[in-house]
Amino acid sequence: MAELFRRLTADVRDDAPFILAGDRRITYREMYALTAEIAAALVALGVKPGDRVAVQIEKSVEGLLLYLATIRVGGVFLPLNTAYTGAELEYFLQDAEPVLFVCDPARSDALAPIAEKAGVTQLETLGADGNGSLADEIAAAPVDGFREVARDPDDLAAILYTSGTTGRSKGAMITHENLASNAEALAEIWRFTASDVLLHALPIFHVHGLFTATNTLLKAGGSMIFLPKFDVDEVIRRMPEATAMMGVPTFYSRLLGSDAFTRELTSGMRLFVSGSAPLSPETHKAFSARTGQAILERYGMTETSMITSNPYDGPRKPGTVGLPLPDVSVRIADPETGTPIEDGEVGVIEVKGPNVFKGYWKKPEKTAEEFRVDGFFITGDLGYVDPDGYICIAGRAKDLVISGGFNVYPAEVEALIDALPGVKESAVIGLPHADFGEGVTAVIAVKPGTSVSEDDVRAGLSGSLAAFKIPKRVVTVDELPRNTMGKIQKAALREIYKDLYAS
Ligand code: MLC
Ligand code: AMP
Repeated sequence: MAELFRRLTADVRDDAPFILAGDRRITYREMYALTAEIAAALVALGVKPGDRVAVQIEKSVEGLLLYLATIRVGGVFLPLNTAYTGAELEYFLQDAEPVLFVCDPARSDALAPIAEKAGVTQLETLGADGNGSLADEIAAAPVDGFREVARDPDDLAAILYTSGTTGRSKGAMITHENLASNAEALAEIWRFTASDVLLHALPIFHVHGLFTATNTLLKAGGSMIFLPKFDVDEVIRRMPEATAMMGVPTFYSRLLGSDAFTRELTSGMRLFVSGSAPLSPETHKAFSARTGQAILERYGMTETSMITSNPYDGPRKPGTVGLPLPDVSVRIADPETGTPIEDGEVGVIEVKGPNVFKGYWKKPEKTAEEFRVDGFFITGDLGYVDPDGYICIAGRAKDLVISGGFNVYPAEVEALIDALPGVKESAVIGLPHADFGEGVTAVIAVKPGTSVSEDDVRAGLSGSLAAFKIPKRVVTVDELPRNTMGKIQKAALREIYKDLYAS
């Protein structure tokens, strides 16, 4: 059996409920049967161990089962944000060379030529309602068309694309061991059991919703209320049935914005986890004041899954991301040399352990750049250790904006803005934003004698860039501030415009 599937399901009870979605209740026994059916279709479609299966589909039960089925056939699951445009997808498909691409039925006409251009020969569709050509393949696949495939701990289970400072995405190669070890550690330290009911409102195309939430819950044999997306009213409506939730900080600030979110509503909840972006101490404190419960903040990355977590028992300190997970080593190092530095001083966060990915797909030189010779991975996040040994994140060495838990790489957005008519140059920065944490913002200088409006920039980017990457505001200046080396001073811009979203 594939290592990850074997370890995630080692202790589950067959008759226990796994997924609760709408009026559907899928037990673990049914999950085995359904994933075996999907696996038979994948085999019939020619998916062999090590082959990539790329998917860009709306969140659905079938989509989640497709992930597990891909793991069972030994495939490498490659989920893609539903907001990505055709232009963005083309690169991923070309680079990853999947044998199969599954997309939403509504987008298949538009994406078929893109997939073809990228050399992907098989395109199937799967809609949020579970229908589509893949469903037909599943119905037609032979009943005994799937036999368990053995996969080793070091084999790839997934590739997730994530960008470096260059703005060009790299595929993080994630192994069975990476995911299994992280799920085992999290289920234990967060005390997940078969009695847990996880309120699942995250997308399942990123680490948080797909691995941190799903794998941990699965490892414990619990059940999850599987919602299509985060909708405050729906989350509040279902909360009395749940015991735990995981979310990005925007989930918690939006919940606090509703009067229906009360202490009584949360009385059956034992755990709220936050991550993917910094949870402000204000939100942390307001949440405790409203509910009497402290949000548990943890820290992770696509390349590493979860790295640190505040304790389940013991203080969950606002503004900190807690302590390293069992078996995970974290050090704070000098960004230039990698030499560990004193507790309390700010340096780059580096990590080593069974959670750390194998490298970037087809990019050995990029992989080499991001690891120290002794095997520590350089996260690009800046942090320090407080007197209690808790890690605090103090900023980012990498140029990255995190908006509502989605990463936006300024270099990618700037390159497209700079190519727009009339634009001389641009700087994309993140500014404090009450809802998204950081609001993607462009500061532009235009060529003499031209004028470029906010709408021109936004319209010029749509179609090329996923909507969440498009600047919420565009500010025009005469000149971008530069230091003596000629480098644009983004810190100065962030200071000047820090109140742009204040109203
Ligand atoms: C949606 N929009 C966003 C946005 N999400 N804009 C900026 N930032 C975001 N995060 C835009 C849409 O493009 C659209 O724009 C408008 O907002 C309304 O879209 P929507 O779909 O109705 O938005 P909404 O449902 O409100 O989504 C907000 C959200 C969602 C916070 C619920 O973004 C979300 O679920 N975020 C979770 C991200 C996540 O899972 N991250 C984990 C990464 S893993 P327009 O212009 O079309 O109107 C990771 C590792 C780790 O980082 O440690 O976990
Ligand atoms: P991604 O590449 O999408 O996996 O995003 C990972 C990045 O999200 C990390 O490198 C951090 O910068 C950020 N991140 C994740 N969790 C937290 C957290 N709790 N606090 C601050 N930043 C976080």
